[in-house]
Amino acid sequence: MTATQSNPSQPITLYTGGALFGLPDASPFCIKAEVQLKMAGVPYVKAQGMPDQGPKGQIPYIEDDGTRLGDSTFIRSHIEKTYGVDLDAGLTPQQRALSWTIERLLENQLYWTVVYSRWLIPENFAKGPAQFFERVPEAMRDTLRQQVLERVTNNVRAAGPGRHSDAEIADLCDRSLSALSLLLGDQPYLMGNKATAVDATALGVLASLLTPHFDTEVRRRVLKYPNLLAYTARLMAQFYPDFAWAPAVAAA
Ligand SMILES: N[C@@H](CCC(=O)N[C@@H](CS)C(=O)NCC(=O)O)C(=O)O
Repeated sequence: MTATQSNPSQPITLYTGGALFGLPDASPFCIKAEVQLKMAGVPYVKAQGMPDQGPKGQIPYIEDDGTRLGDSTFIRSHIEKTYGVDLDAGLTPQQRALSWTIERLLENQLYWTVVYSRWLIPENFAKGPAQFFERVPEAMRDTLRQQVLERVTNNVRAAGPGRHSDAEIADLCDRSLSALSLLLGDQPYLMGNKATAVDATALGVLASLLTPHFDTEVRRRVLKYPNLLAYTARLMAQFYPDFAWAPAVAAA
């Protein structure tokens, strides 16, 4: 089957956060979904998403043939099923299992460090997420900003990092980064010579940790792994050739 098998009258619309913070998208999950669409070769257009308009209350979400669907993993399943593609084609069952495991590490651990770094480090919050509220009418801006900050703080605490010190968070991440670096080795992609789905997830999270827009201890830890830096730059050049990815090392 080919990517055109379903042949809907309209291309998929991918709703994302938009380019921000030195990244092609503020959200690692939006980068993942977009790169997986590119890998699948399925035509799409992008639009500004709002979490409360997505079926899961989050971005990314897509609209395909009149239906809205949320969550990057379900978006991937939908694309694979509807358009007859397998983003992990050629992988053995063990490699597919490993891909899933790596993806959990990226999404369930490292991603929360991205959230911690942006929201719970006050200088980063000021030049990062605080800006989201500039569009809110002034009378309610501070209250809303505070409410959302409290909600995110609770989420980061529930997810883990919010209970630890900066140094402890960086040490825990470093163990995962070291594992990723070892698994990647000198291969071009995590699963070998061909880009597969997990590379989209890795690009979203690694680029989010590496953007020089935010100064964090975890960012400095990623900079210690030359193969992870080269890998992120390689994926960025392949999937976002027009995006000026600031070389992470230059800003170290
Ligand atoms: N499991 C979801 C996670 C998506 C997610 O966490 N999106 C964040 C932005 S990075 C969001 O929309 N947060 C708003 C909220 O949770 O209220 C996926 O894979 O798409």
